[in-house]
Amino acid sequence: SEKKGVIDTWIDKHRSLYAAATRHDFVVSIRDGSVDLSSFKTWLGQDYLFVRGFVPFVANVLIRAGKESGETSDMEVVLGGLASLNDEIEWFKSEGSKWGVDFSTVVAQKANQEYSRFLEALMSSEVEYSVVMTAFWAIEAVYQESFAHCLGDGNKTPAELIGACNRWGNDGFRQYCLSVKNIAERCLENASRDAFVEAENVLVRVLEHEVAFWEMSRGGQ
Ligand code: HMH
Repeated sequence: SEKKGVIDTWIDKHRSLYAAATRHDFVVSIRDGSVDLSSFKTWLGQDYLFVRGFVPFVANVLIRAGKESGETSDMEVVLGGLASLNDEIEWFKSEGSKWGVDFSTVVAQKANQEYSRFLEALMSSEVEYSVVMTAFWAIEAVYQESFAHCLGDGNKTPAELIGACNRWGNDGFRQYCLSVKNIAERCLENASRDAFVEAENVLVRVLEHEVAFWEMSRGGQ
């Protein structure tokens, strides 16, 4: 709807990495119906652990949105994200029992641990708000783009995976991601040169972590 911002410019610049993160074989296999259910279960268990670590990250973004942003609406957008994470954890639990995945025995794999460490580093007060907001947008947007693809025209997504795809692929989540993107864009317009450079770097790192995260599903355990 608006003019092309810096985030879209960065996405264009890193187009193949962005495609690797949003059109991974695992995601494509959900869409074409060939998905291996043991891969799905692996993803489910690992993502449950990821989300548990993502909650404190988003809580940190919320605190910064209250303190550091000039706009009162920033906090409301992030609060909406935090609220949906509450539903998400409940959804994971019911999905875990549906698929027979016992989360209490799931161990975080290396890619998951590395992603968590990256999120923890972003929670440092040294990292500027514009950088954190860019990372936050990228983390949410990869899931939105990926799962929306599984719901797009001509999909053969198995009926039992539609719920998972709807969780991130629905239009409300798409709108929410656009709101986060607009916040990040506004912050980047006023960011220091260093923060601007760091934000692009962090965006690339998120995409790399997301690719590595999808890759874990290949292990199938
Ligand atoms: C790995 N990235 C990963 N898991 C998630 N649940 C999200 C992003 C949410 O957007």
